[in-house]
Order: sequence, then structure tokens, then C-alpha cells
Amino acid sequence: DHADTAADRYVPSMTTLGEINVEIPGRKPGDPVMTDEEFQQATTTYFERCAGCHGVLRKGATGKALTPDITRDLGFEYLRDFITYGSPAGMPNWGTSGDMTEADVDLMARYVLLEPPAPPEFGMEDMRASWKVHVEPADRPTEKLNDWDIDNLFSVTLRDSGEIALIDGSTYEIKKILETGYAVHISRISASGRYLFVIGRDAKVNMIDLWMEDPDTVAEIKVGAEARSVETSKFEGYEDKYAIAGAYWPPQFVIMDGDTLEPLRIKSTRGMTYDEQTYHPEPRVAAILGSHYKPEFLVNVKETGKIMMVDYSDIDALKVTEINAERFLHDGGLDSTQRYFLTAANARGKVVVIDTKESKLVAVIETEGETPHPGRGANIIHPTYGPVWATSHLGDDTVALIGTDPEGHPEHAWKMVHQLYALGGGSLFVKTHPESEHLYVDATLNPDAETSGSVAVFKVSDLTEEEPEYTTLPIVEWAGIAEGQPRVVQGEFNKAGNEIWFSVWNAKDLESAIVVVDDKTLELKHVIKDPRLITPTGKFNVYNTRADVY
Ligand code: DHE
Repeated sequence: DHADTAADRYVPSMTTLGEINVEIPGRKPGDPVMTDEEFQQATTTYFERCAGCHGVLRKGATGKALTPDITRDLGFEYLRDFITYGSPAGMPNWGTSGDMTEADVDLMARYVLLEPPAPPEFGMEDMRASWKVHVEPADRPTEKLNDWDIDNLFSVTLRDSGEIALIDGSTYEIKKILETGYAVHISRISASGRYLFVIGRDAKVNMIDLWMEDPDTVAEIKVGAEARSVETSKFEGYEDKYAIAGAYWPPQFVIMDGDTLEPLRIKSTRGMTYDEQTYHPEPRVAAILGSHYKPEFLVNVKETGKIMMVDYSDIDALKVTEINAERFLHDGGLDSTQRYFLTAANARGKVVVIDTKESKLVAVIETEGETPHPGRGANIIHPTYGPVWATSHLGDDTVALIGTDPEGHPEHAWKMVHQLYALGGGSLFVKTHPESEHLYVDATLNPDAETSGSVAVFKVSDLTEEEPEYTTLPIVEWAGIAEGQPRVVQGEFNKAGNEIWFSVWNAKDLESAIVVVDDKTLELKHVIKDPRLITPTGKFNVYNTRADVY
């Protein structure tokens, strides 16, 4: 019954994308022949599967540029084989994995030889048309009406069912499953801890009131066609006042009312690249962070390589400080003092450091690994170098530790002080907690099943060694899942910081799980299994997320 409703919901979002009516641009001699229907179908597939890395206009970012000048040089056969078999640098093996049929691959190889169509814009009128307030602020509770321990609640993305699960952090009980946009990317929490915001890949934002007797969505809006980030105002005096969402398409962000999601101010991110200063039509919004030092949002603009410091103290006279950083900004998080924002320019192999107090660039650091991918990163006290922030890499097994204490350890600040070697390439996230003595590193996208099913754990006190050993936790084995090739992704601590949860992410029609590890003993503590846990990926502990504890 549940699966049916999930499937029903999945269809409309597909149809919406499919309905993007694109004109077939003028054909050139030698163009592959493609019917209108094929072109529409390929456009939808491209949008869903390829645009995330290559960009809607195919200008390239995490993935290579695929404009016709390049694809025509490569030729149909090359493209077909590349799509079929993938590459160690991160291109999925769409054909051999079974995700695409031979006919699909053939279609996509022909499609990328053609000029990319631009999907429509999405402005205020579209946003307002999609905006719904289900419960007006005046009709909401004035105090928490349920007995949930909301500070230790986990918001878990159920990627392919277009839902989130709210799971109690002590009893592991699934308190509620909520319908959301498709493939929610992240959850963020308002400064008060009351409102939970999630954003789907289809750019739908849900605002959930955790104070209601039965927590539910109180407002929703669509902010574009494709998106990854949402955040709320955290500076003193502005708690819960605004929410912000960034879109991949169209390239823009919108500031919304923090009680209702009413769209107030849309800002396009189109403009010049920071270095060559040439126009880029699709600079997508990656991570967004609410400053604790100023009434500002930090907005990573991927393709132009700029960090926009958006002052929300007067949104009718919006002040945006554009900091030149590095191209292909992606994800990142704060250091342990919460003053410095460290964020990866992933396709450039660098980490950019911003001082959120001074609104200034502090450093751009080479991580000496391929494609740094920190999530929000992990802050530990290194026995030799003092406070450091960690990132793992998508392209190799290295973990870079960067000094973050310019006062106490100036000689190590903003330098890569130590390089660790973990399980292998394909790592997406690192994690720790101030109460923990461990640094956890996943290897989610590693092609080897045993590796992608395990997690490496470094003991912080062992970091006195140049090449410290790590312990391998066989998370998938612990989950006891027999079918499929599930991958382990994104550790997240509970509020107390004594246990860490990992998603065991299997195919949509197979069993998935969440594995809970005791942080002190590194032993299995609990496995959460439930037929409703369909493709769990990101997990966000309410307290740790709101207070930026990681
Ligand atoms: Fe993510 C964070 C973009 C693929 C799970 N991901 C982010 C952020 C961005 C981003 C910009 C930072 C948001 C912020 O902090 O405001 N992710 C992208 C992509 O463009 C990419 C590479 C390709 C795509 O088509 O989406 C991509 N991401 C994935 C996945 O395949 C993952 C593993 C599973 C999924 O659910 O889709 C995935 N991304 C996550 C998670 C976070 C994230 C769990 C938050 C980490 C955190 O701890 O904050």
C-alpha cells in the first residue's frame, strides 16, 4: 500500500520534468536523427541522471564538459562505450550496472551530440503558484505539544521513495514518514530547533513543524527545476526569520519567510567566472551556510567560483559581497570555533577557507588528493597539530587534515598538516563529534563491494603516527542484507555523541538498513530495518545539524 503511494508520487515529478517542452534546436548536417519523442525522452533522462555532474547546459563541473564541439570530436562509439562502462574518475557505468538498457545508452550517446536545450526559467510567478501554506502560523502551537525528544531526532532521506523518515535517536523507532520532493538532498533545522526544512532534487522545499502534536509539513514551495541546498538564518536576533534555498536550475537562490516559505527575494547567480571573467550561463548554487557571526548566508556559486556573502539584514536593499574563491565549489562546513567556513572546490582539488567574521577569503589549500568531498567535514584535535578539519576524496583513498587554529597553532593554520590513507577511492563523507575520539571515513562509491560496504575508523590518539592504522567496520555484513550490493553512506552522530549511524543504501526494491555503531567500543549496537526504509541516504540529527556540531 505504501509502495503504491510512493510510486504514484514518483510519477508526477517525472512527468513534470518530462513536460519541460524544449524545442529541438536547428539541426546541422550530419546530426544524428532523433524523433521529437526521443529528444524529449533523452532530455528528461539527461536532466535526471547526468545534469547533476555535467550541468544542464553541459558546460561541465564534477563531470566533463559535453558541448557538441567536444562530443563530436569524441564521436558516437566513444560516447556509447563511455556511458556503458563508466570510468574510474567517477562516471557511473550506466550500461553494465543495468541502470540503462542498450537502447537507452544508444539514445543518450546520440543526444549529447546535439546542442543542449535550455529548460525554462522559474521566477516569482512560478514560485508563488507552487507555494502552499498548509497550516497558518496563527494556527500552529505556541509550545511543543508532543512527547518527542526532538533534539535527538534523526531526519533520514528516503531517496527513491520521495520521503523522509523521522527516527527517534534513543529508541530507533520510526516516528513518522513524510512525503517530500523527490530524492531529498539535505535536511536543515531552524535556529530554534522547531522547524525542519528539506529540499528535493526537484527543488521542492518542505517546512515541517516539530512542535505539532503530530509533526507535519506546514508549508511547501518549489524554487526551480533542480536543487540541492536549503538553510535558515541563525544569527542572533534573526533566529527562524528567513529560509534560503539554492537551485541548480535555474541558477539562482531565493530568500523566503521563515514562518511560511513565502518567496521574498530571488537572486540570479549568472555572471562572470572569478578568474577569467567570462560569462557563465549556469553557475549553480551548491552548499549554503547560515553564519553565526553576522546576519549573512554564505552561498557557494559553483561554476563561477565565487562565494556570495548575502547580508539578510535588509532584503529590500540586499548587500552581496562576492568573494573570489575557486571554481567548482561544492560542499563544506565550519571549523570547531564556527568562525571559519571550509569548503571544497572539488574539481580543482582545493579547499577554500572563508572568515565569516570578517567576510574575507583566508586561504585556498591544495588537498593533494583527487576531488575533495567533505560533506560538512569533521573537526578533531590532532595530537601534534591541534584543531584540524578533515576531508576525504572521491578520487582516491586520502584524507586531508587542515590546521584551523590561527591563534593557538599559527604555524599549522590553513595548511594541510597530515595526509591519511583510508579504505580506497569513492569516499563521500567523514564524520566525528566533540565527544568522540574517532574519525570515520566511508568509501560509498568504491567499485569493490566489500570496500563500499565498510567504513574506516581512525583513533585520534594514533595520529601521532605518520601513517596511522585504521579499524575497518564491516557495516553491510552487520546489517545482514543478503541481496543486492548495498553501499554504506554518511555517518551521523546522535546528540550525546556516543553512537554513529550509517545508511546501508540498497536498490529501491531491495532491503536497506541503518546500522548504529557504539562509538566507544566500535561494536555493532543496533540495526534499524523496516520495509518503509527505502533507499536511506543522508541522515541529520536535529541538534547536531542546528548547532553545526560535526
Ligand atoms: Fe550530494 C550534500 C550536490 C550526489 C548525498 N550534495 C550536497 C551538497 C551539494 C550536493 C551541493 C551541499 C549542500 C549544502 O550543504 O548546502 N550531490 C550533489 C551533486 O551535485 C551530486 C554530485 C550529483 C547529483 O546529481 O546530485 C550529488 N549526494 C549525491 C548522492 O548521490 C548522494 C550520495 C545520495 C543522494 O541522496 O542523492 C548524496 N549530498 C548527500 C548528502 C549531503 C549532500 C547526504 C549532506 C551531507 C552533510 O552531512 O551535510
